[in-house]
Amino acid sequence: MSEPVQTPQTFPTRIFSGIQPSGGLTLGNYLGALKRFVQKQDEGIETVYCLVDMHAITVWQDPARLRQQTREAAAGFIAAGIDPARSILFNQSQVTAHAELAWIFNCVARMGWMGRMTQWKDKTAGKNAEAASLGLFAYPALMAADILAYKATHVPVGEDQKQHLELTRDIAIKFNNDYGVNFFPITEPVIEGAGTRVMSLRDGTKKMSKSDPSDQSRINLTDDADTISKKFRKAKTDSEPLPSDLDGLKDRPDARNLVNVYAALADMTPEAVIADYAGAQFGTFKPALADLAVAKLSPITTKMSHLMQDPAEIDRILGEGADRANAIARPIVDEVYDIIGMIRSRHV
Ligand code: AQP
Repeated sequence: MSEPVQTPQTFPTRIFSGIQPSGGLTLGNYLGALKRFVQKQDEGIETVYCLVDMHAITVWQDPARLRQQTREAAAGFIAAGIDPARSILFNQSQVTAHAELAWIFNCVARMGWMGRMTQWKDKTAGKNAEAASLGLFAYPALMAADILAYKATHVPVGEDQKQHLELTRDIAIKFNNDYGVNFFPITEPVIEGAGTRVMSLRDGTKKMSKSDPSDQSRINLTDDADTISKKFRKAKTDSEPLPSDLDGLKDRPDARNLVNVYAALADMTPEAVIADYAGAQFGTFKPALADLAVAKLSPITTKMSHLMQDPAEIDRILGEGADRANAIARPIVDEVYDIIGMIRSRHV
C-alpha cells in the first residue's frame, strides 16, 4: 500500500458512521456502534449517520424485507437516542454522491488491498468466492466513499471494521498523493469501550452478527424481555465460577464475552464487573446480566415498535436527512470530479 504521508489535519471534526440494514439490529450493533453514536451526538459534535442499504445488497436482499429493515433500523437509531434534528440520519441510496465517489475509489484502490480484507475472506470462507458478488469484494471502497464524501475525520465503529478504516486511510492517502492535493482527511477510527467486540452467545470466538443463521446466537433489538432473558440464560459458558481478575478469563471466550457485555451495558469496566462478581457461578451472573439487558433494551424496543407504526414519518425523516447529507456531499464530490479532470459544464 502507499507510504503514509504526513497530511496536516486541518479538517473540522465531523463524525460519520453507518449500519447495514441487512437484518434486524443486534446487541453487537447497539453496543459497538449505536450507543456510541448517541454519545458523540450528545457531545455536540457534527454527526452524520447512514443506513447503508447499498452495502446490504452486496448479498441478496428481498426487496420488501430490505425496505422494512431500513425503516426498522431508522426506528432503532431514533429509539436509541439519535435525534434527527441534531444528527443527520438518512439511507445511503438517496444520496448519489456515495455511489459516484465509490466508482472513483474503485479506480484508486488496488485489487491486492481488497483481497487482503479479512471480512471478504470470512464471508467467502468455505464458499465459492467466484460466486460472490463483485460488490462484496469492492465493499470497502464504497465504505471509504461513504466516509470521505463528508470529509469525516472520525468514525466510531466496532473492532471488526478496523481494517476497513485502515483501507479508507490508504485510499485517502493515495488519492491525495496521486493528484498532489490535501483534499481528503486521514480519518481516525474511534474504537473504545467494552462493547466494541460483542461475540456470539453460542460461540465466544465468533462475532455476534445479524446474518448468523442461529437466532440464539444474538440478541435482536426487537426481542421481547422474555426472549432476551432466555437467550442469556442459555448462553454458552463453562462450568467454572467467575475468576477474581481479568487474566482468569483469558482462555474463556464465552465467559469473557458475557462479562464484556455486562460492562458495556452498565457503563462499567470489565475489571469492575469481575470485582463485583468474583467467584460467582453463572447461575447467579446470567440472571443478573439478563435483568440488566432487559432494563437497558426494553425502552428501546418499545419505542422502536411505536415508531414503526408510522412508516411514512420514518420515510420523511430519512428524506430530510438525505437532503442535508446531499448538501454536504454534493460539493465535495463535484470538487473531486474537478480534481481528477472531468468536465462538469452542466454544473458551472
Ligand atoms: N458483534 C459486534 N460487536 C461490536 N460491534 C459490532 N458491529 C457489528 N457487529 C458487532 C458494529 O456495528 C456497526 C455496523 O455494522 P454493520 O451491520 O454495517 O456490518 P457488520 O459489521 O458486518 O455487522 P453484522 O451484524 O455482522 O452484519 P452482517 O451479518 O450483515 O454482515 C459497525 O460499526 C460494526 O463494527
